[in-house]
Amino acid sequence: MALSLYVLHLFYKFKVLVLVTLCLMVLWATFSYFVDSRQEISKAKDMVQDFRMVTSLVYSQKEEKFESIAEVPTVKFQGPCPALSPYLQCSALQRVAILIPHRNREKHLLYLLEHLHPFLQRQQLDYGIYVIHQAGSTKFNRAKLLNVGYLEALKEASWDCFIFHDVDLVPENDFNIYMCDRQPKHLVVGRNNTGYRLRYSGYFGGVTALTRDQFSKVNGFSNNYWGWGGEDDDLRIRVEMQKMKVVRPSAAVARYTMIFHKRDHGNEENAERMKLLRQVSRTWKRDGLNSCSYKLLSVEHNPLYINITVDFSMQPKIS
Ligand code: UD2
Ligand code: MN
Repeated sequence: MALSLYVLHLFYKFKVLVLVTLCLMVLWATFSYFVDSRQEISKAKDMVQDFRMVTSLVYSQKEEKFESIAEVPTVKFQGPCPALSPYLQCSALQRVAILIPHRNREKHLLYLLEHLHPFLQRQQLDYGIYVIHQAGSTKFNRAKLLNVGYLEALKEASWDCFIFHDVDLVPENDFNIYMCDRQPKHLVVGRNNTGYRLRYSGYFGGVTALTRDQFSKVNGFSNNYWGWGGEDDDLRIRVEMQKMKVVRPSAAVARYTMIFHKRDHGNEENAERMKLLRQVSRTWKRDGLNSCSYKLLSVEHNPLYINITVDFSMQPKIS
């Protein structure tokens, strides 16, 4: 008898314990809901703030030229979206071609494409992605591939703006707008493996945006940088020689993750790059878009990108 009373008592205690635990869980859930939603509100405020900091171009029909959206009244958060998306009733401000130089980085390419498509669609761009693939095993030539991308893309459509994009750089912030500006734009201020700081003041590597005219004015990239390094500084020198000025979004916006990699076979450091960089003022007029010769092997229209394959193995090495 005493034993069954004792068991009953224990059972009662257990029920009380379960009840108290349940109450505590409800309290905890309510508390964390309020804390989370407060954090979300401040995140949304930061986003709106970021948006105001973005300076990009808007095409003015009246003036027939690009204007900075910094001159447009700042956008205010307007509450819930309308039932019918305004995206369905507008046309993109610029036609943007994204050019990605590539060889033997398939995993990086897939990863980038998976991020880039939704990112560019959120920015309401009319865009095309061109992957320019260097066939064979001759030294890699990033700059020449990008020249090819520009020339081939313009055969298909009248793109307003070109984004020259490394395959391994993934943008972290939606407010890093993939449109061109009145000046050549460098979109990478910082990345994860350099502590999100600008590497040096003239740095112009990774991802850059130039209008069709800006790029043709500098005669594109040099075709003579075989292997790693220098071609990005060469383009910056060309830009400065044309009295243009590199612009960048704010450090908070221009952030990238670079997928970890080692130096590729066939892209060894270019020992001649310093010599080439000293000659830019003498060579730029005859080395660039107007002298870019290549053997076009194929142009394939895939669902996610256009693949252009070129062969540079017949090219003479000029220095
Ligand atoms: C830096 C620059 C890059 C370029 C390079 C020097 C940054 C973030 N990037 O990149 O823009 O100036 O230095 O040339 O500062 N690639 C291939 N296959 C290869 C080799 C290269 O696809 O075998 C492509 C690919 O798109 C890659 C790009 O070329 O992202 C640059 O090469 P990298 O990533 O090896 O050089 P990295 O990171 O030092
Ligand atoms: Mn890289």
